[in-house]
Amino acid sequence: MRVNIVSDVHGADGALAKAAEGSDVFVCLGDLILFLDYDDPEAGIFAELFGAEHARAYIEARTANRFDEARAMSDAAWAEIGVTDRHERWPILESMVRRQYESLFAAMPSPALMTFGNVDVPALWPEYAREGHRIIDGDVIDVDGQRWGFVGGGLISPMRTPYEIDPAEYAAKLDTLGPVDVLFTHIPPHHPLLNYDVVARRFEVGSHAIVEYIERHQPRFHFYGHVHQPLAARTRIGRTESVNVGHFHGRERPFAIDL
Ligand SMILES: [Mn+2]
Repeated sequence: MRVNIVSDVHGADGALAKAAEGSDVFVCLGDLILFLDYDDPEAGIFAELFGAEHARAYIEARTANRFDEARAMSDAAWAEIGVTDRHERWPILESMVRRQYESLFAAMPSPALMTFGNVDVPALWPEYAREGHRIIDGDVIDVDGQRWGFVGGGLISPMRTPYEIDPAEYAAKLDTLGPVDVLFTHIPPHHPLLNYDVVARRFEVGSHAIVEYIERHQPRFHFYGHVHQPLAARTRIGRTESVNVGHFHGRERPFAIDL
C-alpha cells in the first residue's frame, strides 16, 4: 500500500488539501499551528498579534538561542497591546489557534491517521476533527495486518511550545505500545546528526527513549518530523530505518513510501 506522510504542516492548508493524492493511507505527524514563521516574519500568530517588526526581532533572538531575551521581548509586546496579566494571554491565543485549526482540519485529507506535534493543542483537536480523522497518541492500530504505533508530542525544551511532556512520561507512552512493525512519532530519536537543524543552527530535542525502544523492538520503519532542516534526514538503528519525513510547510509535498 502506498502511504503519504506529512509532518510540521505549520499552517500550510493549501498544500495539505492535496497531500493524500495517489495514496492508500494518509498520515499526519502534527505541528499544525503556525505561531512563528522563520521564513516569513509577517505570517503566524505572533506577527498577527504584535506586528512583523516584533516578529522579526523575536525570531532573531530565538535563532541566536537568546531565549531569556526573546521571552522579555514577548512580555513587552504583550504589555504594548495592553495585556499585563499572564492569564489573559491564553484566551487571546486560543481564539487564534482555533481559527487556524478550523481551516487546517477543513483541508486535512480524510481518512487520515493523526498524532500531535509539540506545536499543537491536543484538547482542541476533537472539536475540529472531521469524519475519518483518527487521532492516535500512545496507541497501536492494525493497518492491513501490520502493527502501527503512534506517539505524539515533544519533550520539555527551552522553546516552551504547547505540547511538551516529561521524558519519563514520554518513555512510558512508548513502552505501552509493545512491538510494532512501523513506529510514528513527531520527534526524532536522540542523535546529533538527526537533531541538528542547519538553518536554525541548533540542536532540536530528540528522544533517548525512542532510541531504546527501537533497539529493543526493531520495527521495520520509524517515521518522524520536527527538525525542519536536519543535518541528516535518515539513519539506521539496527534493522530499523528511521526517517525524517520532511518539513511540509517548506516542501509542500508529502513523503511517500510503499509499506
Ligand atoms: Mn515540532
